Amino acid sequence: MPDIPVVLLGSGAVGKSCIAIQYIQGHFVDRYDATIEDVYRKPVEVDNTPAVLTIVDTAGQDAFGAVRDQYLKRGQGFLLIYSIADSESFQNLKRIYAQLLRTKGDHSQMSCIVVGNKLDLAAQRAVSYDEGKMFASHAKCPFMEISAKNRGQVEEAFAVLVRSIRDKQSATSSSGGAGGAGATSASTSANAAGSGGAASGGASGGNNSNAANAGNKQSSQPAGSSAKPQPKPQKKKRCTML
Ligand SMILES: Nc1nc2c(ncn2[C@@H]2O[C@H](COP(=O)(O)OP(=O)(O)OP(=O)(O)O)[C@@H](O)[C@H]2O)c(=O)[nH]1
Ligand SMILES: [Mg+2]
Repeated sequence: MPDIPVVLLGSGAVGKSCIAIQYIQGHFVDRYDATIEDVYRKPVEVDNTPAVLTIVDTAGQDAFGAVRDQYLKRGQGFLLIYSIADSESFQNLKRIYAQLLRTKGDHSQMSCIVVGNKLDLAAQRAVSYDEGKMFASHAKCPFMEISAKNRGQVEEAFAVLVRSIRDKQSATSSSGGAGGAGATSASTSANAAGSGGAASGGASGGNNSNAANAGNKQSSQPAGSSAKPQPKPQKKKRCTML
């Protein structure tokens, strides 16, 4: 079964860990516990085809930015995540994407999805849907606005990414390995704008039995679910499973 390395990228507190935990364990974590690194393995079935995702939840905080390069090299699929309620996180994501592109060389070496998280905080929206969509077009990848509170949307985001990876793999193999920039085919138009707008998607694996135990995380400081929790809590390293 193919093992697909997927990396979650984005600034601190945009919701990377909540997205990972929602996807893997099916619940939403309200507290903010800054990540250093968490790694999970999750067997999934997308469009009736099984795969195993190795999901790397990275540190969004600047202090750990130096190690980002290694994730970028290893990853095949990338969730590029910002918070729709935090314009700085959107600007940071553009820089992270530029770093990704530099590391990979060109689009043929990677598949991405741009994810605007915290859609439930629409009243505090600081990044418009169109801005997110425009950036995704520039990055030649699909775009979704989601809320980590909503498992269906989270599953759909991963399913869209897996489809995009597969599309790119078949494009690469049929073109003799040259690949094609932005070969994301039909899956590029995923759009979950509007709460509850996401379909349930093809990513199954809804049970938690094979998931790494993300629920064992210990919180350092409860920060609620505000758009940009402050202050930053202590950081702990967790390499959960591999
Ligand atoms: N309202 C709302 N809050 C969210 C959402 N996703 C995450 N949060 C909250 O935002 C805070 C930060 O979430 P994390 O998942 O820890 O953020 P992160 O991107 O992993 O942060 P780092 O590990 O520092 O990089 C937490 O308090 C979460 O509960 C969401 O979709 N909606
Ligand atoms: Mg985190």
